[in-house]
Amino acid sequence: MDSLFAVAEQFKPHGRVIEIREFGKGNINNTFLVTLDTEKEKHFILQRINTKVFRQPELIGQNMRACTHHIRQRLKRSPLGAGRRWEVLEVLFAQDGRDFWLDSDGSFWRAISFIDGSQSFDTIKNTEYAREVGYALGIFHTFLSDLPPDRLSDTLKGFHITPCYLRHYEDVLAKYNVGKSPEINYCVQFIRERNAWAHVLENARAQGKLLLRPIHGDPKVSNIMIDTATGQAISIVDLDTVKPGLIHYDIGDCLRSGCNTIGEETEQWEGVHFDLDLCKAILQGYLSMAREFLTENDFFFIYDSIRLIAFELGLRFFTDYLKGNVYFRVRYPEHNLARALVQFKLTRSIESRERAIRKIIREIR
Ligand code: GN1
Ligand code: MG
Repeated sequence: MDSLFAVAEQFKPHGRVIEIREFGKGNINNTFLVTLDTEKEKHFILQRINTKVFRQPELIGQNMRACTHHIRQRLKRSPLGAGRRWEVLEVLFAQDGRDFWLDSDGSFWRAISFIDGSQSFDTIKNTEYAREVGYALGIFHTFLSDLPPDRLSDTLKGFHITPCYLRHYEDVLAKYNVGKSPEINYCVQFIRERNAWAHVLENARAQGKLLLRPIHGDPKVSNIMIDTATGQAISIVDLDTVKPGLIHYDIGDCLRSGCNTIGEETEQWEGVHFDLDLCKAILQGYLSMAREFLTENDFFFIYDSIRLIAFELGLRFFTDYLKGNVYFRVRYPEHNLARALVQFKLTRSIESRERAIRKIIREIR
């Protein structure tokens, strides 16, 4: 494999590469922060794309450019109010002018700008921050609401289509020698009890109640960048999963991530719960931007989307655990099982608060 420095040299816009370190906690791709010896634009992000997951990685770059170009145009036409800024990621080009670089053993690399003076966190500590997280997703959806979804390629077939994950899970159960433990039994039972309901969003789509739109695909809290000086959300990163989908996948994902105050990586899964104050604040922030383009049906399915995406992520983690951890990177063999238990506990908490969540949605719409 080429050295990281050699790869970074391919993309550096100027200056000399002086440091490269691992960055973030991505479960799929490898991400690095590159530091240059320059005063301005001192950093950029370098990533090795996991091509077992993203089979056509060139398409990710195309989607990213289509979406960032569109957002830039929108921002030019209708800038945000005074005192608000929004940063759009830039794709960096390699020396040969392409937006990716294949190293000597075929690894797929790409680079993106880094937003100076910003940071992100894994969990939300207060409602001001929660509002900002919702606002960021609202900006993203609003700015893309007039981009026809067929301008984007389907870079990850079946992504967030819960019935596909269920079918895959059933196959794995049938083919693999699944061990027995109280945790495994709990998960199997948990999934079985929700099997029929888990088609809810795809049924709504088939009935024409929900329409495909451009989505982010992974708007978890850690992908929303906060201005270190002002505390305001200024960007949403990790645009690998931008593609056509239901905005409900995003709404559900943002809330399952934002309202779990101890985070998806906790080992204290018994302590996981869904926080209603944060839920309200995220939705308020979201609706402050997105209200204008949401339909009656869109509102109707918000509750199900929250419950479903938590459940779906648990199902995805559990299936991967049963398969021997081939999709999500793990630090220990039971890691994906622990992650699944967190999401299932969160799902239960969402279910037990259904009335309160629906009330919040009614009151703030
Ligand atoms: C994966 O790799 P990362 O952390 O950006 C996954 C998301 C999950 C997330 C859970 C392509 O995202 O769907 O919600 O882990 N991405 C893909 O942390 O499967
Ligand atoms: Mg991601």
